[in-house]
Amino acid sequence: MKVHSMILRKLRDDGAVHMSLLDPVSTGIDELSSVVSEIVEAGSDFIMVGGSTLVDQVHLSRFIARIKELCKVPVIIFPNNVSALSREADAIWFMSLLNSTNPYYIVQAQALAAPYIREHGIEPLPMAYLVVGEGRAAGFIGDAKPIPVDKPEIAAAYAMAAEMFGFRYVYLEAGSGARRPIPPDFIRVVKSVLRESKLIVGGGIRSGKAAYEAVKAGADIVVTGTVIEEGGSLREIVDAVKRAGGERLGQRRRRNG
Ligand code: 1GP
Repeated sequence: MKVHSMILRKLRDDGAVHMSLLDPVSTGIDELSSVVSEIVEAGSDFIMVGGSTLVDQVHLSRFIARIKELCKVPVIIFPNNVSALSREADAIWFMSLLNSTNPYYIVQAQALAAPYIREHGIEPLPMAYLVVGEGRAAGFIGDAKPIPVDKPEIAAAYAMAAEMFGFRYVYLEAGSGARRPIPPDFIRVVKSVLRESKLIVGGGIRSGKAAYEAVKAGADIVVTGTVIEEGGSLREIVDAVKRAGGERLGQRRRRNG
């Protein structure tokens, strides 16, 4: 089954999805065995692989191949540039940094990568990427003009444009390791304008409470990365995502009678 269909099915069954982000620059291949078992035991649905400073394509491929040896969790590349391509992956976020000031990160890198993705049959998941607030390394590397955290209406306008362009996913990114995650009110405003596209939220989520609040505010997919590197409780976060997702399904069923 295609990864996009798997995500939709998970959303239908659980109400919300959790994805674990692994950065091949900060996680060693020798650490993968314990990290992947933590991800599997916690019940995380998908593994994203990427990082703002990744350049080594050979290392990336070995990293993904090792994950595939260790588990059956689908792997999605979270690319920072054209060097972050590997045929070992199940899918790739085919993402455009819509609030970049540099056309390279909006469409040029994607055009350069498209023939490789087509040739190797990697499933592209069309995603509009919006850097919010701190933005961290993603904002710096991507030449972003971060959207202020007190101006969700700007992000909502971008999200609407993204949906009109046909992007199936919109990602609100506070930046990996952000001191604070995207506020629930911000998520709520963006979610309210989306009709079909799924909302991804990540950056700075380190607790079950933050993950729960993100889903309750409207996040369909919650991404966490740093929490694994810092030794935090991934299980608590995945449980919170699923609890909030279950509550959301219950509300939907009650509304539909
Ligand atoms: C970064 O949104 C992801 O691109 C995850 O962020 O590392 O802060 O969990 P964290």
